[in-house]
Amino acid sequence: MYFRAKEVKSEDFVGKEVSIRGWVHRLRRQKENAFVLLRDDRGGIIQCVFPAGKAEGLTIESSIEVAGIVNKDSRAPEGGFEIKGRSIKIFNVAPADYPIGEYQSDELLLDKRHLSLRTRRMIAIAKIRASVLHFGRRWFVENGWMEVTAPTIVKGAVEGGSTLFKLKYFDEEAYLSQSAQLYLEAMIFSLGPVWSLTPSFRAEKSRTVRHLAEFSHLEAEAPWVGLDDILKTEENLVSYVIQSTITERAEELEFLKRDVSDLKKVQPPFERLPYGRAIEVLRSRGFQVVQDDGSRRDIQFGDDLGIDSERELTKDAEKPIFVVGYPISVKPFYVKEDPQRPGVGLTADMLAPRGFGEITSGGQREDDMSSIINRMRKEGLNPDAYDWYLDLRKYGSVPHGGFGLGIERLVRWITNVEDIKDTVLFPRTMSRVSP
Ligand code: AMO
Repeated sequence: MYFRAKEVKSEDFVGKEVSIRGWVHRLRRQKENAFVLLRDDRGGIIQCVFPAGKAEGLTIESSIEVAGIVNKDSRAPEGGFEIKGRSIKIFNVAPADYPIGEYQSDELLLDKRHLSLRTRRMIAIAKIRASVLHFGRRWFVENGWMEVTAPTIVKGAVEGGSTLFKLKYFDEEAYLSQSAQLYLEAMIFSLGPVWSLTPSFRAEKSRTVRHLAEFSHLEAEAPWVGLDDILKTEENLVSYVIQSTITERAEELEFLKRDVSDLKKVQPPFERLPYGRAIEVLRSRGFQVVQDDGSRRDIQFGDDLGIDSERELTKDAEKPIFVVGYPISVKPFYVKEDPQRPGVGLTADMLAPRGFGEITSGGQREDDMSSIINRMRKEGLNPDAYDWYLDLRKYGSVPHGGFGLGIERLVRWITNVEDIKDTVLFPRTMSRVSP
């Protein structure tokens, strides 16, 4: 039987013989003894001490199996327990040129991500991400939502043509999906409230710390709901995921030096800030936008909110803020227009506090056939390309709504890492498609 480091670092194991497998994380040789910091396959670390002769030939990242007696010694790093090694079996001796050391450029760490994901920082982030996915799934299951899977090879744009990845699909042209939304909309008629976790693809031409070309998209859709129901779902889900994750991953968050006191405050309800009010706040602070020709002007009603305005609006916030009721002119064709306020969409974005920016977008969908066709035409889309989607408005259309949440955006906020590329093990961006 093999143990992991975490299990044997306990009073119960002191004096017991254990076997443990892993990799040489650090190695220090003295005249008499060799000190090996062994990293197990879940990133747990324990010191193993050998008579110097037994550790000969070992190198960083060599894979080993150690048998020995658990010993308590306050000098032992990583928690005051160590293994007095009795035997060591070497699976593979890694060449001495292991490229990941203590100080490396971010670019090198990304070029060697297949190896740098063995670093403690990446292990901690990966564990936090796993908890976010786990608790997200659990929330949906416990609240009666059904998990579904939508295709990722599609024929139509959801979020605008500029970020579509085209691909040759046998003799046709197809695209990588930007969002499962349209498919989830089809599913609510027979499956009720549904959710999915699929990759979404965006040919983002800009290099930012918030955009990936491929991201994990958590999406949900339900029949007979309005904007307010959707926002409640979002705030409940996000609060649950955050509270559960910071409890389960306290150790990893501490390793990342993430002060979780503000995350503890993330409980429903979140503020609803009307879009018009958001513009007033920004104008009162002299906020300007950069126009296409590079000149600047005051932000005005009708402008979309970019990261700078999101940052300004949330810099002092402790909890996320929903910006509600964007003009339909800055939102896609499927957003329902408020019947009481022409031009205003029944839609909202959730902005994470302290400038982390948008993490969800959602709202009520346009359920009227002629309105949605008009909106498609205004956006320059050909309604014929959406024939199956329009059938949903034809056969038993109902008020409905949903949202999409970017997992990496949420993990970036929870972990407080600067670059979204570090929230995913193998990031895809404009300049990076390998490893
Ligand atoms: P939207 O395009 O706003 O809306 O995407 C929803 C959420 O997905 C995340 N996201 C991204 N994350 C990383 N890199 C990207 N390039 C990226 N683009 C988006 C963000 C964003 O809030 N179908 C609609 C949502 C809906 O109304 O249901 C949609 O996809 O967290």
